[in-house]
Amino acid sequence: MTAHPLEREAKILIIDDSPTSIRLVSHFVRDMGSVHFATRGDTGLKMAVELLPDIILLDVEMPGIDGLETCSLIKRTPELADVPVIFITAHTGVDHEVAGLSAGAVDFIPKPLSEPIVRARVKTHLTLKRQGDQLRELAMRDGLTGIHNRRAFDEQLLIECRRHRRTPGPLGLAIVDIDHFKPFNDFYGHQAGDACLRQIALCIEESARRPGEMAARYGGEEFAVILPSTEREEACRFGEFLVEQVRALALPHEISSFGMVTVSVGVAAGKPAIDGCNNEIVAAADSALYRAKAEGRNRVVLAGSGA
Ligand code: GH3
Ligand code: MG
Repeated sequence: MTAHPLEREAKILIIDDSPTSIRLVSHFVRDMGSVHFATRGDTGLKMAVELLPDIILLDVEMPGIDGLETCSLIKRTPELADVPVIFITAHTGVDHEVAGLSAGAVDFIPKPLSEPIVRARVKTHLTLKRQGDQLRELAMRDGLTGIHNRRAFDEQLLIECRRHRRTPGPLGLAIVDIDHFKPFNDFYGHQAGDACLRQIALCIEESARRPGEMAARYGGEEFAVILPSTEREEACRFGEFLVEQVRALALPHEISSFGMVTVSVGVAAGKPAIDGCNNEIVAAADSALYRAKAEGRNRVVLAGSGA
């Protein structure tokens, strides 16, 4: 099993053109996480994008792209913007520090290097990074069900829309709504309603297992699943699978004609347009969901199919 992202070992990236300096810093922080290194700004940046480190220790003076420019590039790369960068430098005058802070660094470690100072600074910033990650993660989770929330969904959908404009294959989306949930709440009580929402949420999350798929609570008793690189027919099969999985839970619902809790699903898939694709695909899946409700519930409807 892979470790939870917040419990895993920290990843430390050292970017420095001097192998001696890399060896020394690696030795100082050897028990604080896994240590990776690069000897140039451009390769360091490339490595950072792949590695997604928790901290970057960056030498200021390097041939080619220097530390200041490397730091600016790191901060302008969306997936690295939250990674703390500490400069390692022999120049700690006001001007140098201001330039470093303006480039996005959080701290400086002066040369010649001292083990206790390196360890203390790295420890502080690793702790702050972990706390920031925890807060970011919490802000993306729905309090009741624990699955991703609407904010996480909106962000991810935007990312996937941009990505699908560059890559072949359509983007799929499923919107899931619990059938007759108001009468369920009225009959069984709000707490039972909450418990039902949790079970359905987990069921949907567990059904979205392929890499890149994301399940989220979209609204009250509505959920959404992002289906990267998914053709229309495949998206439709996923919707059928969800309807089946929820039926298989066999949660009693006396007020429903089905006798159990069921869901209706609207699915859409298509190549994102240049702008506003996120609105377009949501609107298409939403109107398919509306049809699924109108046609009797407990079913899936594919946008753009049939009448
Ligand atoms: P349909 O089959 O057409 O979807 O009908 P419905 O009754 O499911 O839909 P409606 O929109 O009329 O009712 C949705 C209900 O979901 C009403 C609301 O009280 C309930 N609901 C929304 N959020 C929560 C929640 O967090 N907990 C509980 N227990 N109920 C919730
Ligand atoms: Mg409903």
